[in-house]
Amino acid sequence: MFQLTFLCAILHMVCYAVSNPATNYVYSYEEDALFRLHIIPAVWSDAALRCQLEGGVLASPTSRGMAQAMLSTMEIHKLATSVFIGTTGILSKGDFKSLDGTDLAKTSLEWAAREPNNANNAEDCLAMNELGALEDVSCSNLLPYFCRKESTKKCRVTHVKSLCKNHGYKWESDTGSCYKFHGAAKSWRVALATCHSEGGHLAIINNENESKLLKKIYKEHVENIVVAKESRHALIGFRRWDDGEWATIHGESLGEAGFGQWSPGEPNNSGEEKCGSIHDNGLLNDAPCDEPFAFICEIAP
Ligand code: MAN
Ligand code: CA
Repeated sequence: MFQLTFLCAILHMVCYAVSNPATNYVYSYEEDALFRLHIIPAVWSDAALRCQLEGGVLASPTSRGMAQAMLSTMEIHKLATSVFIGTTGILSKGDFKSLDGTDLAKTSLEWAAREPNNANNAEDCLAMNELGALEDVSCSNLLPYFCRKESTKKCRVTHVKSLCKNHGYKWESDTGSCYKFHGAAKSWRVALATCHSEGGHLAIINNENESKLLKKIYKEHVENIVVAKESRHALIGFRRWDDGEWATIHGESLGEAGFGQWSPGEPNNSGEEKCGSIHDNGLLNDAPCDEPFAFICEIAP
């Protein structure tokens, strides 16, 4: 029975995220990967094999953020022990490399006190302790471990859709993103922070389709605009940076982003206008950064 269940679990490698909690793989948006904590301890080689059977790899923290995520999962499960990580020095003593090739030095993790000590000349495996510090341990220790699986576009979309729902964004299959029109006017900087706090960013126009869609969204909400300096445009995610170039908040030029069509007569730098907005005709405008305007946020997978 167990074997059958296990086989089914392997065959259903679609999106383990929230859709199938029985498999215990949890989606991490930051890492864009799936993680599973195995509480039942195993020797290092069995841990690595088990992860492989699940279509993944014995996880190694590749960043401070990922180590933090692993530590909080350990805390939730009240694990006050070390966990094996995929990094090993088996092939070359003292030269630790992770199963996925990541160099340990890049993780910026620290060694625990008096580690690595290669006790009894028999410590070729690595573990992360409950404080997030590294230690070399014997590969025949029995320790819990994490497996990591690559995510799929489907997982990301599933996650983004639930994020959108929680923050009142509307999914648009035309562009594969979701959007929220904020009628309560804010300055560009505060608008930027507001979108960010919802897990999104000020909307970025990547093609003509998206410009038309934002124009439509604008029309649907224009009545809800309050305390704006004027309501003919809404702030979006581009601006003129210190080098004088217009670029998106992701650092692409408008051309690279895929849409750079200014509204007739714009940019006119009326007064001083270094921030980006979209006119009610769907085209770009330069707007003052410190005046309050409506704005549009986007969450993209
Ligand atoms: C009008 C135009 C724009 C300008 C805005 C500022 O819409 O003059 O060029 O950016 O006002 O609110
Ligand atoms: Ca302008």
